[in-house]
Amino acid sequence: MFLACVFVSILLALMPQAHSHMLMVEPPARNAMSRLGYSNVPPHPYDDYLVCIQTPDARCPPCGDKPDTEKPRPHEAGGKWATGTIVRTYTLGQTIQVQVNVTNSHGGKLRFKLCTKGRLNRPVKQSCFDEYPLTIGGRNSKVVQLTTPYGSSEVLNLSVKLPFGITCKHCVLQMTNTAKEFEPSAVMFRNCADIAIKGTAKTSMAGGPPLEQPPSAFDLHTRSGFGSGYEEQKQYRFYD
Ligand SMILES: [Cu+2]
Repeated sequence: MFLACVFVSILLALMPQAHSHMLMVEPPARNAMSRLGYSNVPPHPYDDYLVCIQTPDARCPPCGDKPDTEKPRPHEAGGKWATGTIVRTYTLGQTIQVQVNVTNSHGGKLRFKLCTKGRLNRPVKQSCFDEYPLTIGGRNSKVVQLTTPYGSSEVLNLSVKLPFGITCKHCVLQMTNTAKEFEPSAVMFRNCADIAIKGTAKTSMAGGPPLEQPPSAFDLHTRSGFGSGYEEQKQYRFYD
Protein backbone atom coordinates (compact mmCIF):
# COMPACT_ATOMS: atom_id res chain seq x y z
CA MET A 1 0.00 0.00 0.00
CA PHE A 2 2.67 2.44 1.09
CA LEU A 3 4.98 1.31 -1.69
CA ALA A 4 2.19 1.61 -4.22
CA CYS A 5 1.55 5.18 -3.12
CA VAL A 6 5.21 6.09 -3.34
CA PHE A 7 5.34 4.46 -6.74
CA VAL A 8 2.38 6.47 -7.98
CA SER A 9 3.76 9.67 -6.47
CA ILE A 10 7.02 9.17 -8.28
CA LEU A 11 5.19 8.40 -11.49
CA LEU A 12 3.06 11.49 -11.15
CA ALA A 13 6.14 13.57 -10.41
CA LEU A 14 7.77 12.29 -13.57
CA MET A 15 4.75 12.64 -15.79
CA PRO A 16 3.64 16.27 -15.77
CA GLN A 17 3.87 18.84 -18.53
CA ALA A 18 5.42 16.56 -21.15
CA HIS A 19 2.53 14.19 -20.79
CA SER A 20 -0.87 15.65 -20.52
CA HIS A 21 -3.84 13.48 -19.87
CA MET A 22 -7.40 14.44 -20.65
CA LEU A 23 -9.69 17.36 -21.14
CA MET A 24 -13.46 17.59 -21.56
CA VAL A 25 -13.85 20.06 -24.41
CA GLU A 26 -17.58 19.58 -25.12
CA PRO A 27 -19.24 20.91 -23.13
CA PRO A 28 -16.23 23.06 -22.22
CA ALA A 29 -14.91 22.13 -18.78
CA ARG A 30 -13.99 24.99 -16.43
CA ASN A 31 -10.33 24.22 -17.03
CA ALA A 32 -10.80 24.14 -20.83
CA MET A 33 -12.68 27.44 -21.16
CA SER A 34 -9.68 29.67 -21.66
CA ARG A 35 -8.31 27.41 -24.39
CA LEU A 36 -11.70 27.44 -26.07
CA GLY A 37 -11.91 31.22 -26.22
CA TYR A 38 -13.75 32.31 -23.08
CA SER A 39 -11.95 35.55 -22.39
CA ASN A 40 -13.40 35.91 -18.88
CA VAL A 41 -11.46 32.86 -17.70
CA PRO A 42 -7.72 33.09 -17.02
CA PRO A 43 -5.36 30.91 -19.09
CA HIS A 44 -4.84 27.47 -17.59
CA PRO A 45 -1.27 26.17 -17.67
CA TYR A 46 -2.21 22.51 -17.06
CA ASP A 47 -5.75 22.32 -18.37
CA ASP A 48 -5.56 18.67 -19.40
CA TYR A 49 -3.70 17.51 -16.30
CA LEU A 50 -6.17 17.71 -13.43
CA VAL A 51 -4.95 14.66 -11.55
CA CYS A 52 -5.54 13.45 -8.01
CA ILE A 53 -4.64 10.37 -5.98
CA GLN A 54 -7.47 9.30 -3.75
CA THR A 55 -6.88 7.52 -0.45
CA PRO A 56 -9.35 6.49 2.24
CA ASP A 57 -8.23 9.53 4.24
CA ALA A 58 -8.18 11.99 1.38
CA ARG A 59 -11.00 11.89 -1.12
CA CYS A 60 -10.46 13.57 -4.45
CA PRO A 61 -12.43 16.83 -4.71
CA PRO A 62 -15.12 16.71 -7.42
CA CYS A 63 -13.70 19.08 -10.00
CA GLY A 64 -10.07 18.07 -10.45
CA ASP A 65 -8.30 19.68 -7.55
CA LYS A 66 -6.12 17.81 -5.08
CA PRO A 67 -7.36 16.87 -1.60
CA ASP A 68 -4.92 19.20 0.14
CA THR A 69 -5.59 22.20 -2.10
CA GLU A 70 -6.50 25.27 -0.11
CA LYS A 71 -10.10 26.52 -0.39
CA PRO A 72 -11.56 28.00 -2.39
CA ARG A 73 -10.15 25.33 -4.65
CA PRO A 74 -9.32 26.76 -8.08
CA HIS A 75 -11.76 24.53 -10.00
CA GLU A 76 -14.66 24.92 -7.57
CA ALA A 77 -17.11 27.76 -6.96
CA GLY A 78 -15.22 30.78 -5.70
CA GLY A 79 -12.01 29.54 -7.36
CA LYS A 80 -9.97 30.98 -10.17
CA TRP A 81 -11.34 28.84 -12.99
CA ALA A 82 -14.91 28.43 -11.75
CA THR A 83 -16.50 31.59 -13.08
CA GLY A 84 -20.04 30.20 -13.04
CA THR A 85 -20.41 30.94 -16.75
CA ILE A 86 -23.02 28.58 -18.18
CA VAL A 87 -21.33 27.10 -21.24
CA ARG A 88 -24.26 25.12 -22.67
CA THR A 89 -28.01 25.12 -22.25
CA TYR A 90 -29.73 21.82 -22.99
CA THR A 91 -33.28 20.59 -23.00
CA LEU A 92 -34.84 18.34 -20.40
CA GLY A 93 -34.04 14.69 -21.02
CA GLN A 94 -31.80 15.52 -23.98
CA THR A 95 -29.06 13.25 -25.20
CA ILE A 96 -26.05 15.52 -25.35
CA GLN A 97 -22.79 15.25 -27.24
CA VAL A 98 -19.74 15.09 -25.02
CA GLN A 99 -16.21 15.21 -26.35
CA VAL A 100 -13.19 14.22 -24.31
CA ASN A 101 -9.63 14.62 -25.54
CA VAL A 102 -7.62 11.86 -23.96
CA THR A 103 -4.11 13.18 -24.39
CA ASN A 104 -2.20 10.43 -22.59
CA SER A 105 -4.28 7.44 -21.64
CA HIS A 106 -3.83 5.47 -18.44
CA GLY A 107 -6.83 3.32 -19.28
CA GLY A 108 -9.70 2.67 -16.96
CA LYS A 109 -13.26 3.81 -16.78
CA LEU A 110 -14.79 7.13 -17.72
CA ARG A 111 -17.96 8.23 -15.93
CA PHE A 112 -20.23 11.25 -16.04
CA LYS A 113 -22.40 12.59 -13.24
CA LEU A 114 -24.67 15.57 -12.82
CA CYS A 115 -25.15 17.82 -9.80
CA THR A 116 -28.24 20.02 -9.99
CA LYS A 117 -27.19 22.46 -7.27
CA GLY A 118 -24.61 24.67 -8.95
CA ARG A 119 -23.98 27.98 -7.18
CA LEU A 120 -21.70 30.84 -7.89
CA ASN A 121 -20.01 30.91 -4.50
CA ARG A 122 -20.72 27.57 -2.90
CA PRO A 123 -18.80 24.50 -4.06
CA VAL A 124 -20.88 21.42 -4.73
CA LYS A 125 -20.11 18.12 -3.03
CA GLN A 126 -19.42 14.74 -4.57
CA SER A 127 -22.61 13.44 -2.91
CA CYS A 128 -24.57 15.84 -5.13
CA PHE A 129 -22.96 14.38 -8.27
CA ASP A 130 -23.57 10.86 -7.01
CA GLU A 131 -27.32 11.47 -7.19
CA TYR A 132 -27.28 11.45 -11.00
CA PRO A 133 -24.82 9.09 -12.67
CA LEU A 134 -25.46 9.49 -16.41
CA THR A 135 -26.01 6.85 -19.05
CA ILE A 136 -23.64 6.81 -22.01
CA GLY A 137 -24.00 5.63 -25.57
CA GLY A 138 -26.73 3.64 -27.14
CA ARG A 139 -26.99 1.10 -24.36
CA ASN A 140 -27.68 1.30 -20.67
CA SER A 141 -24.12 1.67 -19.50
CA LYS A 142 -22.79 4.31 -17.16
CA VAL A 143 -19.15 3.72 -18.02
CA VAL A 144 -16.93 3.89 -21.04
CA GLN A 145 -13.65 1.97 -20.99
CA LEU A 146 -10.61 3.72 -22.36
CA THR A 147 -9.21 1.18 -24.78
CA THR A 148 -6.38 3.05 -26.44
CA PRO A 149 -2.92 1.78 -25.32
CA TYR A 150 -1.36 3.40 -22.27
CA GLY A 151 0.45 6.60 -23.17
CA SER A 152 -1.41 7.11 -26.44
CA SER A 153 -4.23 9.47 -27.23
CA GLU A 154 -7.76 9.42 -28.54
CA VAL A 155 -10.76 11.66 -28.87
CA LEU A 156 -14.00 10.26 -27.52
CA ASN A 157 -17.28 11.49 -28.91
CA LEU A 158 -19.96 10.27 -26.59
CA SER A 159 -23.71 10.52 -26.35
CA VAL A 160 -24.71 11.17 -22.77
CA LYS A 161 -28.32 11.11 -21.56
CA LEU A 162 -29.46 13.84 -19.19
CA PRO A 163 -31.63 12.50 -16.41
CA PHE A 164 -35.34 12.17 -16.88
CA GLY A 165 -37.37 15.07 -15.53
CA ILE A 166 -34.49 17.28 -14.38
CA THR A 167 -34.19 20.98 -15.18
CA CYS A 168 -31.76 23.46 -13.66
CA LYS A 169 -30.50 26.99 -14.12
CA HIS A 170 -27.08 25.86 -13.01
CA CYS A 171 -26.08 22.22 -13.10
CA VAL A 172 -22.54 20.89 -12.99
CA LEU A 173 -21.49 18.06 -15.30
CA GLN A 174 -18.63 16.01 -13.92
CA MET A 175 -16.27 13.73 -15.84
CA THR A 176 -14.18 11.22 -13.88
CA ASN A 177 -11.54 8.82 -15.18
CA THR A 178 -10.03 6.35 -12.75
CA ALA A 179 -6.73 5.21 -14.23
CA LYS A 180 -6.37 1.47 -14.65
CA GLU A 181 -2.61 1.59 -15.05
CA PHE A 182 -2.01 2.54 -11.41
CA GLU A 183 -4.53 0.25 -9.74
CA PRO A 184 -4.99 -0.50 -6.91
CA SER A 185 -4.05 3.14 -6.30
CA ALA A 186 -6.93 5.40 -7.23
CA VAL A 187 -5.46 7.94 -9.62
CA MET A 188 -8.25 10.14 -10.92
CA PHE A 189 -8.69 12.73 -13.60
CA ARG A 190 -11.69 14.99 -13.14
CA ASN A 191 -13.25 17.93 -14.96
CA CYS A 192 -16.43 19.94 -14.32
CA ALA A 193 -18.55 22.01 -16.70
CA ASP A 194 -21.33 24.47 -15.86
CA ILE A 195 -24.52 23.85 -17.80
CA ALA A 196 -28.24 24.60 -17.69
CA ILE A 197 -31.17 22.34 -18.56
CA LYS A 198 -34.39 23.94 -19.75
CA GLY A 199 -37.78 22.35 -19.60
CA THR A 200 -40.09 22.74 -22.55
CA ALA A 201 -43.86 22.99 -22.31
CA LYS A 202 -44.19 19.74 -24.18
CA THR A 203 -41.70 17.69 -22.21
CA SER A 204 -42.40 19.12 -18.78
CA MET A 205 -46.17 18.67 -19.16
CA ALA A 206 -45.87 15.20 -20.49
CA GLY A 207 -42.83 14.23 -18.48
CA GLY A 208 -42.28 12.21 -21.61
CA PRO A 209 -39.46 10.26 -23.15
CA PRO A 210 -36.16 11.83 -24.19
CA LEU A 211 -36.54 14.13 -27.17
CA GLU A 212 -34.34 11.98 -29.33
CA GLN A 213 -32.99 8.48 -29.20
CA PRO A 214 -29.24 8.29 -28.70
CA PRO A 215 -27.36 7.05 -31.73
CA SER A 216 -26.42 3.41 -31.54
CA ALA A 217 -22.79 4.09 -32.34
CA PHE A 218 -20.15 6.61 -31.54
CA ASP A 219 -16.75 7.02 -33.02
CA LEU A 220 -13.47 7.82 -31.50
CA HIS A 221 -10.13 8.58 -32.99
CA THR A 222 -6.83 9.88 -31.83
CA ARG A 223 -6.67 13.48 -30.90
CA SER A 224 -4.98 15.97 -33.10
CA GLY A 225 -4.01 19.57 -32.83
CA PHE A 226 -2.86 19.47 -29.23
CA GLY A 227 0.74 18.59 -30.04
CA SER A 228 0.86 15.29 -28.21
CA GLY A 229 3.53 13.91 -30.51
CA TYR A 230 1.67 10.69 -31.10
CA GLU A 231 0.94 9.47 -34.58
CA GLU A 232 -2.54 10.20 -35.67
CA GLN A 233 -4.66 7.23 -36.48
CA LYS A 234 -8.31 6.80 -36.89
CA GLN A 235 -10.37 4.11 -35.34
CA TYR A 236 -14.05 3.57 -34.90
CA ARG A 237 -15.64 1.82 -32.03
CA PHE A 238 -19.24 0.75 -32.27
CA TYR A 239 -21.42 0.51 -29.29
CA ASP A 240 -24.58 -1.47 -29.65
CU1 LIG B 1 0.26 10.12 -16.46
